[in-house]
Amino acid sequence: MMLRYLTAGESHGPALTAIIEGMPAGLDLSADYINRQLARRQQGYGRGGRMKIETDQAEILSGVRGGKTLGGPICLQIRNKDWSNWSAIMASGEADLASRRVTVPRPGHGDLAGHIKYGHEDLRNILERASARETAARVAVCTVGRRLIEHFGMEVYSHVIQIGSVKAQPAGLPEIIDRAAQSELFCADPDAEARMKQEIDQARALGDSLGGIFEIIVCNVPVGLGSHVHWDRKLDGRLAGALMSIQAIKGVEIGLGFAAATLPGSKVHDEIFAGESGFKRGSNNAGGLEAGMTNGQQLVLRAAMKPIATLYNPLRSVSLESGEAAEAAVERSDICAVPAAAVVGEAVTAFELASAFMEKYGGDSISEIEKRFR
Ligand code: EPS
Repeated sequence: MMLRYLTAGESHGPALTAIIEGMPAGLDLSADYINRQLARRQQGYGRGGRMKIETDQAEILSGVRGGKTLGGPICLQIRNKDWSNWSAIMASGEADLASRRVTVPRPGHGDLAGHIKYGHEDLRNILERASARETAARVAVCTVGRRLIEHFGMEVYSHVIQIGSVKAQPAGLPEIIDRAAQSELFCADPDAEARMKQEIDQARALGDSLGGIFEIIVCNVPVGLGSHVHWDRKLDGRLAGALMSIQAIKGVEIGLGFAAATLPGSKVHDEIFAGESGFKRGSNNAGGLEAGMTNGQQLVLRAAMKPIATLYNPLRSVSLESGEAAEAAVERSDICAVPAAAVVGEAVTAFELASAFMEKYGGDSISEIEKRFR
């Protein structure tokens, strides 16, 4: 049983849409459940003007009746409120192509490679789709997969552990659940959070931007999702790919991650003990994944986000029109969007788990899957 999705939509088009196919019938699903995640994605200290315009709401256009999935494709739509300011410029028919042209590529954005690859002279034709606005559609559609894994007891959490040069102290899961959710930066360490805010304020004052690192934790993961037998069935590879596909993500770690390369094996591998009900581990350096399979421990993933590519104090670039040196284009943007990226990270992680869950336990209806799962 295969679970798959597509998203469509431009940042300043009429709407973002997404379709997810392969969901079983009989799962509880409401727009409110999806909208809670969309609201979380809009938060975070350091966001720009767009989030003041939008109140992202998913409409369920198909595949759900009376609050339960039907088994058919589920189509979601999020209208862009900002469309009313862009309808002439972004029209699919006769459009105002002269206004709001972008002709000086921003280093770090898709502008230059997209121009060369697709031949667009107006970089808007690249940035409209490269924009992290697309992550609203991704959160909505992946949250449908999240509903499935939550139905089977899994819980997905995230917290921000670094912004710019400021690192948070390590925190336990209860603190992450309690404190990160209250924090404007989804950070469980209040001291670090205060310094992170200062660093964001400084970046804003300098016309600069900031990246950071978020961590995803998934509890109650069944043993044996994914497989060791073939590269594209290894769940660690699929999760890393999913996280890496989020706009601006440049690095992914699982468990100890890069630190494992610096330690001897005796300090890295999680010893196995006989417990009262099955096997026990003394540690979780593997982050819940061994040989591409879940091992029943918590899943622990981290992703590093680069600073946003649009700088209000622009970097040096070259004008596509004149071929001369010019300052990079400035589009409205965020200063820092790491907390939002953490919510997107939760969503794509949940989707990959849902997909692997369906491969192992999948059926056409929830009752059929429940029997197999038991
Ligand atoms: C975003 C919407 C975008 C940006 C941001 C994230 O909207 P606009 O371009 O109209 O301001 O605020 O995207 C980027 C930083 C980027 O580089 O594309 C959103 O919905 O999260």
